[in-house]
Amino acid sequence: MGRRLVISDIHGCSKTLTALLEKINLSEDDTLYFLGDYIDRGPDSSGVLDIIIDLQKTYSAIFPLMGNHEYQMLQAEKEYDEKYFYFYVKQLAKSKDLLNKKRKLRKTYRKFMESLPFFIETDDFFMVHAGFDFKKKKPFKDIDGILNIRGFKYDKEKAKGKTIIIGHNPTEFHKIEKKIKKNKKIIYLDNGCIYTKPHKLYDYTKLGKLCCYNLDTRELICRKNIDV
Ligand SMILES: [Mn+2]
Repeated sequence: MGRRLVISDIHGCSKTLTALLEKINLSEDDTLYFLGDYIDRGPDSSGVLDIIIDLQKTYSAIFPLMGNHEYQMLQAEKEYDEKYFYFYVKQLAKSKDLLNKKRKLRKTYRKFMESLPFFIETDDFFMVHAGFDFKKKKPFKDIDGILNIRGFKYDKEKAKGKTIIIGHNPTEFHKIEKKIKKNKKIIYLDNGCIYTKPHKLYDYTKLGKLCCYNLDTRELICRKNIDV
């Protein structure tokens, strides 16, 4: 039996992802989930997508999920006019490298992003980018909650007692460890790898690692950001 591993928000940090993957030393038996937010903010969105697309070609059990940034990118191309879409991608998302010469998303990337599921359920876990709004009638159909919710409450009945693994919320490292140690039903995995400098909302000294969680041994393998 291989390992079951989960990696959260990468945000364009391709070198850090490569370094983490070296540390993980993936084998053919392993299953690897990604919790979304591969793109934007960091220097190399296309590089991160290339790595994951390549992993999917090499290994049989690579499961990337949708993040709010991928969803927003796809929506932006559909809804914005050409000029504003370019402004959005270049200035706001900082992911110009996802575009072709015609300033459209490169086909490989659009196809990849369109293929992403909103969550994955196993016998004992849910993997999802942000979480589930259990106050809603159909939390598993509520895309806004799945991609954007913060601080949701666990619902044992609706979650069928399964542990929910999420990203999306930059979480201080000791708090990630604490929830794992306490065997919490919601495990936060995002250590805000992109936040390596003073920030108005976050204490960057407790962030800045890209983490990989082993669902069975409950160990974390992390790599300090080397991109920004
Ligand atoms: Mn997010």
